[in-house]
Amino acid sequence: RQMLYFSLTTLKHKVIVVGLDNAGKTTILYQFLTKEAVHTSPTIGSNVEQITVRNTHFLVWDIGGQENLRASWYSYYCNTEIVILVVDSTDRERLTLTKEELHRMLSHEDLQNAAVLILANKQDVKGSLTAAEISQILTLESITTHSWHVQACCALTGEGLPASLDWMKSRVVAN
Ligand code: G3D
Ligand code: MG
Repeated sequence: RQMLYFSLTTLKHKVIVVGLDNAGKTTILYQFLTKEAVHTSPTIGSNVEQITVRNTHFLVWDIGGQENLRASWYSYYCNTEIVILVVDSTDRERLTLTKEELHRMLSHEDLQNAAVLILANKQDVKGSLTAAEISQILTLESITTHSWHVQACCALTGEGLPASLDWMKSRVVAN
């Protein structure tokens, strides 16, 4: 009884961070970990961190985005509750590629129940695409099978990230 209670209260929600290389995935994860509102625990693995937001625990996997690694994203899908897709809002050329990766990902059966958070990163750079523009290019409105949310952010300052964590928390609480 004691053991059961312990395991239920330490439930961790699996999150994967995906996106093309240079999008800002690692910087965002680092920002999550240094935010005051967030408590950190030592790194569990080379690319896994635990983030706790007011009693909700997330296990966040930072997955590489280089072409050879993208082919193995699916091996991380099982039991994932939230997918964070990090987009470099200055990289117009590769948004079509991101769109393809996103829609391919959502068609995978292991992600059927996952919610998707699209982070329009690098908003500090002049001329970067807005969250609305990115939403349009990625055709987010066509996604009816998954709960999704697009958030503008800047990983360097952390702007937009607390709101992202709030949305993530609302998703896992809703489940
Ligand atoms: P990745 O893990 O997705 O490959 P990184 O991306 O987190 O390593 O970030 C790639 C580069 O983008 C880094 O620059 C990083 O500082 C920069 N970057 C990340 N987020 C932002 C942002 O919001 N604004 C700006 N201006 N730059 C950002 P370097 O020069 O270290 O390669
Ligand atoms: Mg990285």
